[in-house]
Order: sequence, then C-alpha cells, then structure tokens
Amino acid sequence: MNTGQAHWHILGAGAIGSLFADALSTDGRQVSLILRDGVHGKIRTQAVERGDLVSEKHFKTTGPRGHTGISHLLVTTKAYDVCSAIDSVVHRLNPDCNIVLLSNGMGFQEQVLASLPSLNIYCGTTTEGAHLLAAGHVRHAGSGETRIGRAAKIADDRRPLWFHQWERAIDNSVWDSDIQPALWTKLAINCVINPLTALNRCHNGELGASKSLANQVAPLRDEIAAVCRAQGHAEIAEALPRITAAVIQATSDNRSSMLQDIDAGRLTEIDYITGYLLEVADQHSIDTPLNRALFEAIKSRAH
Ligand code: KPL
Repeated sequence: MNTGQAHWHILGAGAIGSLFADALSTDGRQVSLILRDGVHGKIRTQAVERGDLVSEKHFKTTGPRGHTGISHLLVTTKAYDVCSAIDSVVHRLNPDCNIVLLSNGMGFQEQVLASLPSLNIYCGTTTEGAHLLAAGHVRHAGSGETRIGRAAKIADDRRPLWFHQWERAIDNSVWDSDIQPALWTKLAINCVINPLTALNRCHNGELGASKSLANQVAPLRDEIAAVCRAQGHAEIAEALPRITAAVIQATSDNRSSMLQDIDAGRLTEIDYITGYLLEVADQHSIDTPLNRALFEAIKSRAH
C-alpha cells in the first residue's frame, strides 16, 4: 500500500490543477506536472495569486512518455480528456497507484473504473474558484470545499492514508464515504447553470437577475430534480431550488466554464454534464425535453 510521502503527479495543469499543485507542494509534498509537451526534468514556474499575495513555485515537469513510476495521480483535465490523458501515462502507473479524478461532470469515473479495475480510483468535486490569467499563472478567486471519495462502492470506505495529507494541504477538504451525492449535486448545478449561461452569453448572476432567464431555470431544474429522485437522490431533488439559487448568487460574477470553453473555441463538457443526465433519464424513462433541447443547442453551436 502507498503510505508516507506521496509524490503527486498532476495531469491537467489548468487553473484547478495548478491550485492543487501549489497547495500540495506548500505542504511539503513532492509534485510534478505531466505536460503534453513536457520534457523530462524541465522546471516550470507556476504562480498563484491570492489577493495581493503571489506565490511562485518551481515544479519538475515530465511528458506522458516519461519512465518514472507514478504512485499518486491527480487528474484535473477537461472531462472529455480524462480517459485519453490517463491512457497516455498508463505504462507508468504503479500497480497500487492512487488516482484522484477531479474534473467537472460525470461518466468518465465509470469509464476509468472499468479500464483500470485493479487501481485505487477516487473521485470528487471542488468548489474552489480559480482561473488562469496566463499559462502558469493562476488567480485563486474564492475558497470552496473539496469532497473526495472512492469511485467504486467497496466495503472499506475509510479514508486512505494519503488523504490525511490532503486534509492538511487543502483547505476544506472532506472525505466522503459515499461520493455520489456530492457528484450528483454538482452535476445538477452544472446542468442548470452551464448551458443556459453559455447559450445566453451571460454571467451566472443573470440567471437570477433576469426574469426571463429565471423563468427558464425553474422548469429546467424540475426536470433535473426528477432524474435525481429516480436515481435515489431525493434529498438533492428537494434541495435543488435552494442550492441552485445559492450557487447562482455566490458565483454571480463568474462566466461559467462552458461559456468560457465556447468563447475559447474549445470543446465543451456538455456530454459529461447534460449528456450524462440525459443518459440516466433515459434509463429511468423520464422525459427531459428542456435538457435535451439545451444539449442539442450546445452541440450544434460548439462542436
Ligand atoms: O462549476 C461551475 C462551472 O462554471 O463549471 C459553476 C458552479 C457553474 C460556476 O461557474
């Protein structure tokens, strides 16, 4: 079993990956960044701004093809890149490797579990706010909570040893013996906010401030609540009006990740957000016409 001094490799050095790399390294962990074009041993300087303070760190980088083994892997790529990114380093994963999946959306967790059944796969969600100002330069926009649990349901739901280090390194990190409710809560929020803000090209706050948008939020949210309920998450369904209103307000100045992806000409994560919801809705024979319309509108616009 991996214990003691974890060496974390970070796959996906965007805003969240950089923030976590900085936090783990501040706590004394060894951290390396796996970059697509990384050259083994090359150092990359990363800066994280928190208010007026800028912390600069120097990380070893490596390309996916490197030879050193990986014992602890944190994956923070876009949802659609998770499986191929892990595939690119699969030859380096130690037989008892710990992999933490911290990307937006759902669906890839099951794919990774199916392709790497013998490894220790964890997944989670974070509400830490961070954005990239430039490559290697991140602004910490707001503190949040990070919830982590095992991707597979197994009898032993105790927190693994490495998580004790995370609790120290990462503010408000919480071990979840059942991570599914946290994943579904985040999925439900993303299903409401991301496509609507992307299609209406607005900040998150507009979904509460504009009457015509608020009128779209309510029925969309009700469809999502019906899927949550059918999936066994009645408590999320009940709380969804309150939770979505709170997140819309707390992130009112944000441009959602989907709006940012469209503006940057990137693929969106719609397949792993609304697309995943639609798959589950189909399994339960639940009609979700509003979500389907948004899914198709984003697909026709962004892909
Ligand atoms: O997770 C988000 C995203 O933009 O992907 C929210 C919570 C909607 C914040 O912008």
